[in-house]
Amino acid sequence: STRRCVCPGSFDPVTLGHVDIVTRAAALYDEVVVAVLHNPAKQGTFAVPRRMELVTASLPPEVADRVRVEAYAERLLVDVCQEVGAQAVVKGLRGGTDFAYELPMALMNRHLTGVETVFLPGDPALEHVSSSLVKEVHRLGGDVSALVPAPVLKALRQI
Ligand code: COD
Repeated sequence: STRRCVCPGSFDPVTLGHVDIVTRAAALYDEVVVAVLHNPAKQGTFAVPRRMELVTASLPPEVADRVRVEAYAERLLVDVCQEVGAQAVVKGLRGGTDFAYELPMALMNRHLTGVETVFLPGDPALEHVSSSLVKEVHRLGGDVSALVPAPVLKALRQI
């Protein structure tokens, strides 16, 4: 049977940190569902369809045919996993602080449905990369060109 995982996040916008984790997840599973989870009450920087477009445009061609991008408003991650038939959630860890934040969520998700969370060590070269820092640095005139995919750099310049 098909081994499937979910890579969840806000992806507002996708960074090279996200792309690294999704690409590595595609090496471990037959199919990857990138789940753009969002709260309709919170606007975010990019509209959800734009976030999805930017993820799709940023995937390496060798994994693109096995990665599906979906959006979910106000849904439990575990319900998304059941709906798409995923055995695991795959997440990247940027050092100890990410782990402290992720551990209770991983345990809660396993409590709810038994779904496992697989943690991949983030690329140390991208440890400082988050969507929020990228947006702030870019807004204030800093160079983020080495931290985001080319389509995202273009999108940031259009804000
Ligand atoms: N290096 C490695 N990994 C990275 C990097 C990087 N530089 N940057 C991002 N990542 C990975 C991490 O695994 C991270 O978790 C993921 O990408 C997503 O990052 P963001 O910033 O886009 O997403 P978040 O942190 O805002 O997403 C939080 C979720 C939406 C996953 C979470 O809130 C959730 O599961 N919500 C659904 C509702 C729910 O089920 N709630 C109960 C949870 S127990």
